Amino acid sequence: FPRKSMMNIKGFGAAGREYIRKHHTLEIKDNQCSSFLIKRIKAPVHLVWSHVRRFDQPQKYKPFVSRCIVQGNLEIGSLREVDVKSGLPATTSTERLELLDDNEHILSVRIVGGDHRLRNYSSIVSVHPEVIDGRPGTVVIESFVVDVPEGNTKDETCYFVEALIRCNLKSLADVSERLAV
Ligand code: A9S
Repeated sequence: FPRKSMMNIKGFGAAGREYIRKHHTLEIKDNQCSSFLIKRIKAPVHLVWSHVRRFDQPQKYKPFVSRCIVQGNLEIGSLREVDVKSGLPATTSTERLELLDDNEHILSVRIVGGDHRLRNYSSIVSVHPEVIDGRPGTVVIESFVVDVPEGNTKDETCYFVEALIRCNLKSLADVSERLAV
């Protein structure tokens, strides 16, 4: 199981825990680390999902992405070449679409190449409707698993990736809430 137990998330009922067990349980090997983040967004789930589902345009909300090219069309196995903005410990990342479920609102992507140090990185993003402040809102859950690079600890690796995903989810909230007014 990921570092933080998924089972005692405050505000998540038994259904939420069952959902996470079903959709976010990733295979974790000894040399890997895994964690997850939850972000509540004050925008309807269809609006948030419309950004998350665009495997071909991660730059719609990911602040580190400068450009993205997809070969062929959006189907399982499609590859995207992601160019990353300067100042980050990478310039490109090659990523494979593992799952895009427009009914359950689940996207899964695996990083298969690039000049960075995240080997065998795999993530699952799911979005769920939730009433927030009496209005239609969204809960986003993003979990990942990744190899711990040589010379780093599990904690350092989790901290690094969690910080990046936190930025992505904050930006997703900003983009979605701006459109939701
Ligand atoms: O893009 C994501 O959804 C998540 C992550 C962790 C992406 C990380 C990244 O794109 C950098 C931001 C460039 C950091 C990759 C693939 C490697 C990095 O070192």
